[in-house]
Amino acid sequence: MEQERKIVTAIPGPKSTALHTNRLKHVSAGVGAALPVYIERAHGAILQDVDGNQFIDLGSGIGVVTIGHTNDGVVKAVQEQVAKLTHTLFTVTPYEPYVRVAELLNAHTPGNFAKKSALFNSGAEAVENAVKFARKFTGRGEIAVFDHAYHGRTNLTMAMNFKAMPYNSGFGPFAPGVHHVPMSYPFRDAAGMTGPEAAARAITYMEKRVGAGNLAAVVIEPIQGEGGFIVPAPGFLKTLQDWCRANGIVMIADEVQSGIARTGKWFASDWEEGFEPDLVTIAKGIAGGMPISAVTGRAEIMDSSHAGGIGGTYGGNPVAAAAAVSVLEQIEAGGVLEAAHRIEKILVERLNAMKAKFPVIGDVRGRGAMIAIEFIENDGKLTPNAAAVEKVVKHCTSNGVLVLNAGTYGNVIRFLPPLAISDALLNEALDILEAGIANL
Ligand code: PLZ
Repeated sequence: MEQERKIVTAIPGPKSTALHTNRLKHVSAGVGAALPVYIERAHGAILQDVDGNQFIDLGSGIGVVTIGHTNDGVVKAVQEQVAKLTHTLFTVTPYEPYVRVAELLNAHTPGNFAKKSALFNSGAEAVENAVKFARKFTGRGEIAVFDHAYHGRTNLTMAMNFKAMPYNSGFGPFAPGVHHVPMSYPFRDAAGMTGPEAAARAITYMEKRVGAGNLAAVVIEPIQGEGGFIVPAPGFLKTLQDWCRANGIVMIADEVQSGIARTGKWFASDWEEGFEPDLVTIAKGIAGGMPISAVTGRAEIMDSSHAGGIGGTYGGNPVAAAAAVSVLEQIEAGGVLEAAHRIEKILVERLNAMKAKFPVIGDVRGRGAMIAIEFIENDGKLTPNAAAVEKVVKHCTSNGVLVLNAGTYGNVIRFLPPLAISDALLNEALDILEAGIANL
């Protein structure tokens, strides 16, 4: 497929519109549609819809096809595996790709200690299981999560989300034992607040409100995803970790969105000096679009459950595991992390130039190929400007560039391009973004 943007119909085109009419008849209204353009095929950084339009993808299906759409290695691994074995259930009769994924994750997650892994299907399922391990290991029940966090759509993970709409509203009551704690949000915290100061604020809350001795786990996204790519101030994660260790609390890094080469290191946790979470949750980018997730971490925690306590019919499915092995081995082979750095350089340079030009951009932040801009009103009070985001996203999509919004206030545009994107394509997409911002 030509790696080029091409708009040949109105967006959405006639075939997409017809499909969408049928969808509205048959698919639950609760399943939203950000852009009702029906995609037929994709490769690299290009999505092709049923009308022949081609979009530059700056979303990667929310950070999933990090390695690129229909990556050659992934396609080959899946095709070979699907013809050999599609299912046994690993806890009944095991197979090799599951073990290989565990071995690779144990080698590349942060922390220089003995590790083990367990595989699941989705990010939410990984988070649920990380909490299970932490509770079993500590014999405690309470957990702490952070403002602006997102962890999933199951009952426990809904309880862990910050934002009621659209994720939680009307779906409660939620799992008990979940405590929400202030996050480090440098753009909106008091000017000059350091990471350790922000951590002290969170720790005070946990000590006073929950009691350190009652906490099984502290769960944190080292860079928040849905929350708008909030990067905590340096020292925040490490200070929390030191406090967790001193109090026998398991520190869980939810790297579902930030992990697997996305930020230019294997995991976003690797960017914080000395930060070695006890458990890491992994999904999305691990398998080039195949559904598989993992919990990886300290062997003694991962071994704390009785046999049969952890599982699920499809977890670590052979085909998805084969895809994961391909992705992980490609990162090991080199070039993938470098691609994230190359993308960061272009994104940060160009977005900062836009920030200097357009006061509607309040902040440019993130790492690697996980960069966002936060939109504000021109009132000197950093008032969130979600209307601007809506207009810019619409401008981009109708011109063949797929971008995603994010943020508690809906006022963030995030960039999660496939790492296979070329400089030329990325610059072309940013030209369109810039025109959309200039139009405001
Ligand atoms: N943890 C940090 O980002 C998924 C949500 C898409 P699942 N984020 C995208 C949507 O609208 O449902 C996510 C995440 C972090 C957990 C999850 C949950 O991962 O694979 O969607 O369950």
